[in-house]
Amino acid sequence: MTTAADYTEKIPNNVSLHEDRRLQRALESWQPNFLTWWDSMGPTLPTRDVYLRTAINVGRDGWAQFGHVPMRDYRWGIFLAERDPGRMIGFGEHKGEPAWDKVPGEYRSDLRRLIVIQGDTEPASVEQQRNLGTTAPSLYDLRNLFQVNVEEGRHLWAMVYLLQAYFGRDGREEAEELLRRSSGSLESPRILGAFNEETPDWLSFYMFTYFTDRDGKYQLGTLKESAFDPLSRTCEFMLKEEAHHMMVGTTGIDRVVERTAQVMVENDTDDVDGLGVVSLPVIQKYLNFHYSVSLDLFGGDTSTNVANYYTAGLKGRWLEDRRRDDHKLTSDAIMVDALTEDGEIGQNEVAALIGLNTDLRREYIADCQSGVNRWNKILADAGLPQRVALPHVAFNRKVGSFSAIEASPDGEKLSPEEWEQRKGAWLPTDVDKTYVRSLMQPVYERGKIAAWIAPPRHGINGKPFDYDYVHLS
Ligand code: BYC
Repeated sequence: MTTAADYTEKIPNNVSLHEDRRLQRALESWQPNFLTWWDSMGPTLPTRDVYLRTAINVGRDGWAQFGHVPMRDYRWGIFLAERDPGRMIGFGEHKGEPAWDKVPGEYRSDLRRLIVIQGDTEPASVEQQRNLGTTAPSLYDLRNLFQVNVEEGRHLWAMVYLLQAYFGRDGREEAEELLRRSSGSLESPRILGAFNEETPDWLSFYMFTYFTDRDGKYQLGTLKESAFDPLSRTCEFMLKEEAHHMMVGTTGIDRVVERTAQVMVENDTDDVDGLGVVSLPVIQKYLNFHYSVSLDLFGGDTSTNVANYYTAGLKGRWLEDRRRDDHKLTSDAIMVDALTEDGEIGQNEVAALIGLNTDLRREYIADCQSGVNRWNKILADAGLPQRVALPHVAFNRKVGSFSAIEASPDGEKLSPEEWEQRKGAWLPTDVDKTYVRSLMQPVYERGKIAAWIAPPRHGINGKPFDYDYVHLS
């Protein structure tokens, strides 16, 4: 096993692909289909080249290189984190046994399902973001969008590698299906709800990369714990790339809030809608939407699927090795969100194993709160009293116990009629969306930025903000 990528191969990889001719041929025959998908469903803005980071290595000397590349020639490759030959399974009924290099027959369909669901989200997000290039607020932002897009493409490769290498014919069929489903399609939509929503403007893009990519961080974190070692190592490597996506979301929202706060202070008004920036209430509505659809991505509050995955060793908990318990959880309990007998918002005690989606969702919620604290600090530093907040966990849910009811962002249960009357105050309305879209005029001049967002504090890889990050064609 080498750690440096072999770039002389058609498919860069650090998995010694040339030693497995069958797999190499299978991946090489999938490659043109991937490129056809990229051409028809990937970014629509024509570009000559983009200053991109390309994954090259897993060693200590750095794992990526930067340079201007035509996006279609991006070296999508297969990278797994380095193998730890003594790795032991850290949880579930196989705890303490050696990690698996192959898929045990009895877990084949569950593992395939997890890998397919993960794989399905990656191309979906590229599809959702494909038109954003036409309205980028700066070349810096445009470059970040494309970086996220090519890396989501690489994450699809990562899952397709696992499917083709370990799941035989079914895996090859699933790999084709990943290119066949498409975001928002009526006939063959993407699997999870949030990945069929639109990402029509840049405020949505930052919210998506903050809230929805963050679900990716947590799900990958649990799959990194997997007893199936190739999955674990794949996810570990993906998490490196994911950190940049988190940065794009966090600092993107920072910069929107910062610019809005500046205009509020300069004009001494809360009512900034006509002043070329997004008002705080509209920012809050976008936040409410993206947060609530991302909470749904964690599945039901209780789930026998997740209990089985954990017991089998397929999917662990966030930072499993830092948990101070027996890592089997057969006699533990957890309080999960639930409706009470009379249908009110409440909690219920269940076996810890079936509450594991809740455990992960709570880790995620705590992390989301850290963004809210940052944005509120920006408002406080500007001398403003307004604050943003995460809505209640029962707000706008389509999956889990609270999908049966309607609730306000404060967690007050509402009748369906009240919800219909009031939801426009909490979720983006057509008027809000039209206004936000009206701000989305592209700025492609070096060093310039749209008026609705503040410039970033730092450029990419030590380059200044006014660097020529993208050459348009
Ligand atoms: N929409 O037993 P339950 C990322 C289905 S994001 C529609 O509670 P479970 C990324 C569910 O499939 C991370 N359907 O579910 C981010 C099940 O169906 P069946 C993606 C949903 O299995 C940005 C039924 O409802 N990775 O990487 O405990 C950009 C009962 O559900 C939804 C993963 O998610 C939904 N939201 O948990 C790019 C990791 N939720 O079996 C990339 C892999 C549930 O009755 N997936 N259903 O037909 C999993 O770990 C789990 O499958 C889930 C669901 C957490 C998704």
